This record gives sequence, structure tokens and C-alpha cells, in this order.
Amino acid sequence: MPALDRADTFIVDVPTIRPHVLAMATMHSQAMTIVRLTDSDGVVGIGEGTTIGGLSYGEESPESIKSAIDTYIAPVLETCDLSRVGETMAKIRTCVRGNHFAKCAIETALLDMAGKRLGLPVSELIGGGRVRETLPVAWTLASGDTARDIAEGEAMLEARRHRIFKLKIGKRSVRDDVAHVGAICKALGDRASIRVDVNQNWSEPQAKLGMAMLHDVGCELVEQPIAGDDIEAMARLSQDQAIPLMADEALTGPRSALRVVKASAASVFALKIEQSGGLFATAEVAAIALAADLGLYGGTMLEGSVGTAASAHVFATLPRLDWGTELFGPLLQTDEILAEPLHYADFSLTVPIGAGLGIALDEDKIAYFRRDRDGARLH
Ligand code: MUC
Ligand code: MG
Repeated sequence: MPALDRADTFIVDVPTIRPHVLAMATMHSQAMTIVRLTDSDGVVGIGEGTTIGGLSYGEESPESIKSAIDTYIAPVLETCDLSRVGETMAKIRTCVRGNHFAKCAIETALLDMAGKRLGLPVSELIGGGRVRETLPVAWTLASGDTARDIAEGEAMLEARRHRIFKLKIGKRSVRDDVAHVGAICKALGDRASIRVDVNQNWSEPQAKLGMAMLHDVGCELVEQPIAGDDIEAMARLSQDQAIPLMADEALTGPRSALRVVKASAASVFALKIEQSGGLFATAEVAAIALAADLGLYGGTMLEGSVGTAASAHVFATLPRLDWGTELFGPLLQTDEILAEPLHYADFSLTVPIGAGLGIALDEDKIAYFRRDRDGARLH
């Protein structure tokens, strides 16, 4: 039986190509917790645990992901047959509550190893298997400046890289935010789909006003306008407004997905592998949405290439992907940590075809960007 030989975890900090302005944080770099598992046969698997803006997005930070893995999950792995992914994850769940991002990083690494052992891409090990080779990819316009966002959107259209744009709002007044969105819809809206993400920053009355105004200026979708745990208010907004409401922070795995469906609190689900607690759990969240006839969207935590590849493998198994994906995380970073970058062209990301995740780390880049390296640049 393949047993754990080593578990390495390290945080990698890569600068962003420009400040990324969200309602709860402005990012200048992305911190990715990378896990590398090696088994007794020498098979290696990699995974990624990544969040946004330290502890400002959710309850796990890059540091807590690393410490949960090192202190509590790695000792459980030492007792497991690593070729049995479902059994290993079930054992981890009995010893570690919550910590979905850390568990997702581990499940990703185990699936990478399983795929390499079997000679199959991870997408063939999830749900009913792979049904698509490419995924439409949105870009987030979030420079904090309307004119700069329009110029960026124009450049993305020109390069045929993105024609779906998500705007991050919720930091300014509702009227200022809608004016910003309206200007972008006017400039790009006949050639692109424009959506917004409020990251829970509105009250219910603000959302009522904001959603009505956003509909009028041509915005197509509003993501998580209010607190994700206020399911009743989400239901009221979903039912009263013409513009569809997409649940993001409200979705933390299959049980929360069922609660949202039962309350009719959203008409679209943003699927996220880390928030859901792993790749298998994401497929379960998607199955609930599909059974309820909701729209599906492939979300991101702005992961780098490892988490993005893992997400792509899950989204490649979905029979419908009504709103596309936003798997652009690696493109927001100044540098690539893979030996061979993921392939973006024609408004899409190509799902890797190699065994496991189908990717390999560039060890020199990892050594350069590791936070614990002597004289590291960002910390
Ligand atoms: C989120 O809340 O959806 C996705 C794109 C982006 O810019 O931020 C994220 C997180
Ligand atoms: Mg969101």
C-alpha cells in the first residue's frame, strides 16, 4: 500500500500585475499555500490552498491552511493508504472539522497522485468524467478606476482573451458603483457580458436599490450582494428582482447548497473547490444545482495555476456551464510557477490532458517566491 513518505507545505507569494480592488481588501500579491505529497512508491501529488486578502474574505488564511495541514492533517495521512482518496478524506474529516481550504489542497494532491498512478486526468476521476476540453473564462476588472477598467476590457477583447467581465463593487456608495458599472456597460456591453460581485457588502435595502439600478444599466448578473448567511434576505431579493442573483459566499458545501435551493435564495451557483471543501464536494454542490435547474458558474478564489488546474478538471465534468468560468487567477500574477503555463486562447482555458492535474511546478520559481526563503521579497 502506498504510504506517506513526505508532506511539504510552503507559502508562495507572487505579486499581482496591478492592484486588485475588492470590497473587503486590495491585493498587491497573492499568497498560495502549496502542498506536495510524496508516497512510498515515489509518486508525487500537488495541491493549493489559497484565499483572498488574508482573513478578509473568509475564516482561513494562508498561514492557517499551512498550520492545519502540518499539525493536524499530515499525521492522519501517515496512517492512510494514499491510493484510496475517498477513504483518506473521510478519515481526515473525522479528525479535522471545517478547514475546507486546507482539505481541498490535500484532496487535490491525492487526486493528482491517483491520476498519475492510473494514467488518467483528474477530470476522469470526478463525477461522470470529463465532458469538455475548454472552458470560457471571465476576467475581473478591478483596478479601482473606471477609465483604466474600460481600457483593460478593450485590450482583453482585442487579444481575444476574455469577453465576460466581472466588476468588483460594494466599496463605494450604491449610486457611485452603479455609475461605474453603467459606464463600463456602455463602453463594452455590446461586445461582452458584464456582471458584478458585491462580496456581501450591501445591506438588504442597498441591494434592493442596487440590483434594480444595475438591471437598468445592462448588468447581467449580481453575485452575493448581501451576507451569505442571510438566506431569507437572499430569497426575497432573488424573487423580487429581474436580475439573477448568484450565490458565492453562501455556498460552503452540499448542505449549504441544499439550504439555498430549498429557500429559492439564488438562481445561479458560483462553484468553488476550496469553499466547497474539495473537488468531490464541488461536484456534489453542482449536482444539487443541476437537479434544481439553477445556472452554473465556475468560480475562483484567485488561485494560482495549481488550484486553477484543479478547478478546471472539476468544471470540465459539468454537463452545463451556463455562465462560464472565471479561472483567470494565474493571469493576475506577474509570474508563473508552472514549468509549462496553462493555455489561454480564444476566450477560453484549455483543460490539461496529462495524467493527474497534468501540470508540473517550476522548482526554480518556487524556490524564488517561497516566503520562507532567505531574503524573500515580499515579507
Ligand atoms: C470572489 O468573490 O468571487 C473572483 C474573482 C475575483 O476577482 O475575486 C474573486 C473572488
Ligand atoms: Mg464572489
